[in-house]
Amino acid sequence: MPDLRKLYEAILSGDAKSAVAVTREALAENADPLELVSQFMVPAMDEVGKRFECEEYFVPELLISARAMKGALELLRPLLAARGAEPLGRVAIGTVKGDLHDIGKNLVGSLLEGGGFEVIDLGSDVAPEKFVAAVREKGANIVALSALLTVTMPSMKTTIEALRQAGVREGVKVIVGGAPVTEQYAREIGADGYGDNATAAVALARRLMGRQTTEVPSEGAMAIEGHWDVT
Ligand code: B1M
Repeated sequence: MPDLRKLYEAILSGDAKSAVAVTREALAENADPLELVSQFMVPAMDEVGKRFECEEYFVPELLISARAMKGALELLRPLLAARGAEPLGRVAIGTVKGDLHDIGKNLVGSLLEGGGFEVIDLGSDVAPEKFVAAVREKGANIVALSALLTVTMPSMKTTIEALRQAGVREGVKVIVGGAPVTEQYAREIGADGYGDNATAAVALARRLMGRQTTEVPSEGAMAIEGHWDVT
């Protein structure tokens, strides 16, 4: 097994080539993809964020670290998304309007696929009308909203309002998450549930679709009371 600390260092220093090489080597040695993500890659991005906060890193450093993270994730994505034949439901996922952060959203999307869902990825900076269209035209059962910026969190509320105004809110479950989002905020804006990480989002989605599961740990998955009753 390669020294996985190198994966952490490669993402922290924005060395995409090395991040991809170490990931490839680790996979060849049967490393668990989810462990690579949670123990090395996400902590590296957290450290990038801390350095940005104390002005040791600036936007260019964020961008090159994000590129290294994405390069490594590309190799892991098919493994995280491998699933059986019959989808449990259809999820329309996106990062809300005004927000360009898509790494966490992509991770949640891949794990939802791996957890048995068909995923419609609407991308980042997604306008409320696009979520409405995904429900109307593509029959999404779950709308999954990600936000990484405090200033874009209100776009989650706007999106839920748009679903209501379009008359489709009752027919879908809305789940929310992203670093600044809290269970309390999810409650305030009338979401059906909140996940504080990608595996929690899968547990939540399964539960909202009426599929209790022991395969996926549900720690960090919060359903909002009164919305928890599943059919
Ligand atoms: Co920006 N950024 N960024 N950034 N960035 C943060 C978020 C920040 C916390 C950095 C900091 O100050 N410490 C800060 C936000 C402060 C705030 O509002 N609270 C910030 C800022 C300020 C900005 C800009 C405004 C900077 C500027 O231009 N001056 C700007 C905004 C641009 C915009 O969106 N309009 C900006 C830009 C960028 C880049 C484009 C350079 C780049 C993003 C590249 C990309 O995504 N393609 C970037 C990056 C990389 C970061 C940090 C460093 C890393 C984010 C990341 O990918 N984390 C970030 C600091 C940090 O988070 N520590 C930061 C790894 C990822 C796996 O985690 O996305 O949290 P995360 O997802 C997790 C959970 O949150 C959860 O599951 C995931 C896996 O566990 N989750 C869900 C996410 N969505 C979910 C949905 C769910 C459930 C769970 O249900 C639906």
